[in-house]
Amino acid sequence: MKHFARAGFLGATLAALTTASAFAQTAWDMPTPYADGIFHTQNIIQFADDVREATGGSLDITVHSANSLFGHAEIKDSVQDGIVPIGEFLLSRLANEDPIFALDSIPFLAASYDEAEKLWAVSREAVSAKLAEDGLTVLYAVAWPGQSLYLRQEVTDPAQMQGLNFRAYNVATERLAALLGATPTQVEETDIATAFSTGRVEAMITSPSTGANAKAWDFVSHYIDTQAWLPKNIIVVNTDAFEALTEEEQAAVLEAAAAAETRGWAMSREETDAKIAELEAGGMQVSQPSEALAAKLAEVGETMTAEWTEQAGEEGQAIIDAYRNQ
Ligand code: PCA
Repeated sequence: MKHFARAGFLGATLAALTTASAFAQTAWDMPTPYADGIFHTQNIIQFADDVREATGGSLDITVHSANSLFGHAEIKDSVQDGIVPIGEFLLSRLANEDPIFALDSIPFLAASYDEAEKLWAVSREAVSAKLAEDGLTVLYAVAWPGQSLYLRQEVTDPAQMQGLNFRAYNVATERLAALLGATPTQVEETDIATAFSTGRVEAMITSPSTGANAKAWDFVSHYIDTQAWLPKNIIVVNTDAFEALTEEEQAAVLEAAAAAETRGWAMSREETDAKIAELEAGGMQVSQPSEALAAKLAEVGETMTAEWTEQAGEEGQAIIDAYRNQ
């Protein structure tokens, strides 16, 4: 015992000496919108651990998940304004700033992982260039699993969606709801269960990850597996803050980001089926869309693709062409 106590004392003394030495430490706070149980958050925590390890602790990122430091709507501006150096948000939340940010939220334009990866490959440069204008450097982006419908009854005829209070999480889901004749209401992911239980919303489209995390079976009975698009979360750093790091630290951040991108997409792919199984185990009816519903959703997708191309002009058309010709 005595021996261990001494070792502990020595360890503590060394730690104190290290802290008191010229060892420079940069502490970064990182706001993120989603809960700890969501794979994106787990991936970010791993990213922060990797950076800490690769820099020998000189860059220490603290993750503040689930809107606990800033609400989702403020995260981008808080990084841009340098209030925090790094953050995560849903890329398509920026649709009002530029249509390029909404490309990944168009139904059935890119509805599988392979397509979503291609779409990111052809749009990454344009997204990064736009964010660079705001003083932001893109570190990585990871897709959510495909977006599917959550309802309180079996829906085979799209007309059954008319008038439903429909949860939206960006401009595209608002537009989708409107095109289905439903009434959209913006609700943050962290508020889903409350919004359903208080009757603000009664239907939604989101991933099995978000559905399972919210225990959707407590407030909806039917999951229709449309997997209509795979929206992305993006991790950005304030460019000035990044450039203030040592070269070694910058390299460590970029390396950890590249690893997080690969790992995140793999996590996303892997959990799609597992989370659908969780919804089923919770008691939800899982089904494929009826022909009529699939046709309606395809039509909505075409309308939204046309609207997007119109808004995004030549640059947008060039990206869509590159995507389709790949
Ligand atoms: N979950 C987030 C965004 C997309 C998703 O699958 C949400 O529902 O808010």
